[in-house]
Amino acid sequence: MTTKYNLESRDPEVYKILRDEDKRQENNLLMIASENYVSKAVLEASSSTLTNKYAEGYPGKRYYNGCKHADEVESLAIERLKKIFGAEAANVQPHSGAQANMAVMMSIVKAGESYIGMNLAHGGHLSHGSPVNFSGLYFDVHAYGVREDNQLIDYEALAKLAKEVKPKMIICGASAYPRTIDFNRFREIADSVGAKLLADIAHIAGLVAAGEHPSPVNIADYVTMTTHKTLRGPRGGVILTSEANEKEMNKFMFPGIQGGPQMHTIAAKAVAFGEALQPEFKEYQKQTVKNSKALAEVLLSGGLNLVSGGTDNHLILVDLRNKDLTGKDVANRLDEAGITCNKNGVPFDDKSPFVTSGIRLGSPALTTRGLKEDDFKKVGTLILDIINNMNDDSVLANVKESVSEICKSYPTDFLRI
Ligand code: DSN
Repeated sequence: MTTKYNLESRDPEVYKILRDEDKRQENNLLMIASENYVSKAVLEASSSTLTNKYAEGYPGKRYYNGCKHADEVESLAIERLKKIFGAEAANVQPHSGAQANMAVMMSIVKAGESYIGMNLAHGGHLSHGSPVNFSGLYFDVHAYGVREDNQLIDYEALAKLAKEVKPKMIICGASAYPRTIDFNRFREIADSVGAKLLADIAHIAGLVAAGEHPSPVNIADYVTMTTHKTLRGPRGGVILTSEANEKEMNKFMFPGIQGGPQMHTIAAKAVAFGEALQPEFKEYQKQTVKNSKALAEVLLSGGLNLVSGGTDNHLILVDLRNKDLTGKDVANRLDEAGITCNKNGVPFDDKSPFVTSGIRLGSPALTTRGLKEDDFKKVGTLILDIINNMNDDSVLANVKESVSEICKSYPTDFLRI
């Protein structure tokens, strides 16, 4: 292309919004457990001319001409992804994790049939059977959750439920579960009733890739994930499965539930997968878990209750009920101080999802920025300062100042192309 438009002069309004967002990501401590910072290389691929290309179909079997480079990049993404996870087959076209789940679900469960997923209110995901989502609207969904005493997944209750329901499929995986998931146990339960097993590892994908969490690949029938959380790629989803299921997977993804794949995003996925194959990626995931544990230690010793008593992964769920505070108020106050997290329901919460009794904190983005255990301990004390002094503006001002110092020590210049 010979014509180069400069966004700043072409559309100053959008340019300003984007630069303001850069600044927000630079001047705040991003602790939303599902977010991360991608590399310049991923950003560059994301904004490539492949955004112009239609490529319905799969490499070598397209419905459009001009797909030579689309084929090359999609094949590369598939090969890299298979290598990362040791999988036989992969599909890199899902626009999101929910789309990946939809394609798998459609291939296993027909409308009106039953499956079992994890209760959203206990840490599951919207697309695992919530009644307000497609996954709950068209199927007979039953839910398992965590035990009230230790807030760990209640495998016994799930096994019993599976015997009663005889589901076509069981989904494991969560978006707010701080502990290790026992994929073998899920497999046993699924096998005991002849159900297929779908493992959605969106949150822990990077940890799994680096061996920091056990892998469900070659245990579950299908593994889905998003590419933008711990895996540190562009926004999107992918599916892994066996060679035996490959045809079904591909058929339900396209033409089943999607049309043209977003080839610029697939190029960015390929870049991110290349990064995940580097030795530094393993170090990054190790540090992500160490940082999360360091933060949990400080919060616990400061008197906060953590769901399940701590963490094994990249996230922490704080139960604020003993502080008589809501997740909404605490998340808003932390945001004012420059610490961005999200309000989150805790198991057996009596508050609505818009208010909640908890906050969810994650270590992936700040670990990418370079923070280590001592920095996370410092961040933990700042979070405690806010929670213990919710109405004190001088505490807020001091925390803001400390946040700003940390942000300056760990710049985000890798964000800009
Ligand atoms: N909503 C995402 C999260 O924040 O965990 C999962 O899709």
